[in-house]
Amino acid sequence: MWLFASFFAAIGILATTINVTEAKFDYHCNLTAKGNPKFPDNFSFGVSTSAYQIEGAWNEDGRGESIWDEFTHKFPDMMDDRSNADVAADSYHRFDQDLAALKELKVNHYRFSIAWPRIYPTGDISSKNQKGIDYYNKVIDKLIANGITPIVTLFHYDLPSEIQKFGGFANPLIINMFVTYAIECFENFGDRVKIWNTFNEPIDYCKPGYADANYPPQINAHGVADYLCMDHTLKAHAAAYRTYRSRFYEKQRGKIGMALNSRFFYSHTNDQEAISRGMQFNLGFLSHPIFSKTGGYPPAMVETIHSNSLKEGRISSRLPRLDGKWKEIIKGSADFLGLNYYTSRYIKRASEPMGENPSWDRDYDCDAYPDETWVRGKPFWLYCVPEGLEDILKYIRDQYGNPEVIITENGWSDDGDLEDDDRIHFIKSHMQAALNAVNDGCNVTGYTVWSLIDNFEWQRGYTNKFGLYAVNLNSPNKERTPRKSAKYYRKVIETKTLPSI
Ligand code: PNW
Repeated sequence: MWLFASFFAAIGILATTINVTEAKFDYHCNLTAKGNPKFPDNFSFGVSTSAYQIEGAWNEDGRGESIWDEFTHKFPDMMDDRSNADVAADSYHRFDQDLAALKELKVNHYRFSIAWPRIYPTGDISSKNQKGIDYYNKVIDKLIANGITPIVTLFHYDLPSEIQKFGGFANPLIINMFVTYAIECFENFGDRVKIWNTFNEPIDYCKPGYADANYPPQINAHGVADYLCMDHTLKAHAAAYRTYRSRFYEKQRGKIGMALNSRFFYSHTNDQEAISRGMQFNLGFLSHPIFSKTGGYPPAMVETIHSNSLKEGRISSRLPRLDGKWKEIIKGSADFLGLNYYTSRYIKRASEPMGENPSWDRDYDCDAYPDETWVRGKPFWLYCVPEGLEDILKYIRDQYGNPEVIITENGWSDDGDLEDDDRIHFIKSHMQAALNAVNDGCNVTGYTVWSLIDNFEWQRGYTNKFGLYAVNLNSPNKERTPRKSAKYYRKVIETKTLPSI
């Protein structure tokens, strides 16, 4: 609706004579091409999904309960359409339909996640479930038989409920529990899986789950438990990385990274300090400890949170300290940076205290807001800002010595029309951003659309559609139907260029 409204406002009465679906985006969601119009031969194109969002079969073949099962069952009102992912796209039973779509797209890679509660139903090694292992073996084998590289995420929000009972990511025991689970995955799948993401978007489960009480486990300890969750996630990541390098790398020769989401920031007043603060409090929270030369949490976070904590009368910082040992284990603990990029913001220093006391927002002390001219998708947060992707890639190149970057997610959501020109404009302009960055020396090796198919969009339920393929949720066969964007993406993959629309 919003898009229509802005379109009509922009061109007034001419709207009646123009094909609305074709023109909506042309004037503000594109990016000028710079340099070589072709992606490098070895550039990898793919699509992404996650286990809870597509698999269904939530209580079959021994799978344990995850915190998302528990949350959606107990609190259906927390979802816009009171839905859950008990069935979703039913990929657990219908992987062959997903595979047919992957083959039709001709993707080079498929990024999916493993459900921890399928492998260890209680989260603990004592509950090992061979049927869960068999399922992912089948998926991986079929991908490889079809020349599609699997990129596997070990954790995409679906924590086994039993682990939550003793604190989940607020308990440091999560570090060893995660590493044990990761070893199980390396042992069973590492002969064929060569690209791993440990965690997906830690900020996106630590903040809504441990500070804002919107996601499970619905903890409302803002400014304390969210930082603890991030800290334990980071340590679990680094411990898994070091374990892989010492026990598996010699034989398996794979790469390990983490999928971090971030926006890029702009300033209307050229306030470089505010921009730097925006980057430190978002991407930098976990990228600085891993990829910077110095290691540790970003200086702006360390300083502010320490001084705010003392002012609040505490005896130490709410941001855990990375002491010498952990700092060194974490520094350099990734072979690539997985980047989930969706949108950007303008930023300025806040004129009054932000958020609750204490909180990430209060510590951050910045006001981040969209530009009025940016086109918005269905969710309130998603504006099309392709230049933000080009700029964040250059930021990573310049800040961290040009590490390998795989764009692990990028996508657009709408009401689900099959004629999805908006999505085509969004992915084309963002692939242009990636190509411009490659042409400017950034070590970007892959691009991944979120998502292959429509799926359970967390609190938005099924009201927001992100798929290149529509899923007929009402039909027993859950048919997958290509949208116009799927056909466009296939052309990109075939030609390694960005054909005009
Ligand atoms: C990602 N942002 O979350 C998640 O990895 C997916 O599971 C999810 O379905 C997808 O994006 C779409 O929401 C994000 O505000 C949520 O910039 C919010 C943002 C970015 C990513």
